Amino acid sequence: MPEGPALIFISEYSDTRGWQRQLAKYLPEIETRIWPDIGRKEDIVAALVWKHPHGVLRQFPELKVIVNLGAGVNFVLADPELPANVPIVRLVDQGLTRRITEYAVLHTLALHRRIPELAEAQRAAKWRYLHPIDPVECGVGVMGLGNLGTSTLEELGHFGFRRAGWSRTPKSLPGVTCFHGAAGLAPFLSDCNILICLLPGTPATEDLIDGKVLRLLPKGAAFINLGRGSNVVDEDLLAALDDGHIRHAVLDVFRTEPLPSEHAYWRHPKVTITPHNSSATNPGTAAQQVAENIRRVLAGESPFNLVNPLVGY
Ligand code: OXD
Repeated sequence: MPEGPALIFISEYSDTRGWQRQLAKYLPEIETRIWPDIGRKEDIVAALVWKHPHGVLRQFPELKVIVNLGAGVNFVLADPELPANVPIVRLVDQGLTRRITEYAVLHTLALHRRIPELAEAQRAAKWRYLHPIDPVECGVGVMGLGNLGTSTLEELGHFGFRRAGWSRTPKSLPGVTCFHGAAGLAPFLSDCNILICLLPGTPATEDLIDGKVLRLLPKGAAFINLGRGSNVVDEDLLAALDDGHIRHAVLDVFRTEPLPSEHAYWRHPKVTITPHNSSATNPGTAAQQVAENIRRVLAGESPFNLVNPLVGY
């Protein structure tokens, strides 16, 4: 293997060959190595990771930057042996944002038009007329107003829903009623007929959506989780589904992934499960940004989209 600066690509799911092709295009001066073929450890100046095995990043003495290949950085930060003082950057990828937005809109519309109830009626060969409701009668709320939450709310605006957003710190978005902090939670939830969680996985958001929060939603509300499984207390969500307070949940993220086959969500009639595939980073749209960030770090400049490990995003 030739010597020279190299990056190591460590990912459980990503399109490895696609990344290799795109990085060769945008970062031809740096060789891409694919885990576990690391070659000379001293050559590695950048690591591109998604759900990497903990402890492995410590072995690269020249590592200058860790690039997280997804939107949420909790999997990286969960590594107790992260090398100290190596900046972590996250992706803000147009392709990923579009896919998440598409998923959020798809399921919001399906819930608004009562597709899960109609599908259940069809399975029972039952003609169950459910009158379509005007979107203006339906409040949709998004928790987490970063790029993904903002894009989702913008897109939902085209359908005429009443829109609200909740975030840790104050935000303002055109046409959206924004709430923030602990004090803003109850008023935000009170008008969410459909709640979409796009929160990061941080200590502050762990178990945030518990029975108390779910019961602040109007009775019969629906829930979509695109944030992290750790945002939700599963037992409380199951109880709220069982007693009808929540009419349906669409879940793409889970505390344990893959979701264990014995988990109650799998067979719950009011739960739709997707395997954390609401979105994925697309090398075609993200590689240029990754290459630029690596170049900046190697030139001693500060990178874009730097993660603050203390807040967790
Ligand atoms: C995520 C992702 O962070 O899929 O969940 O990018």
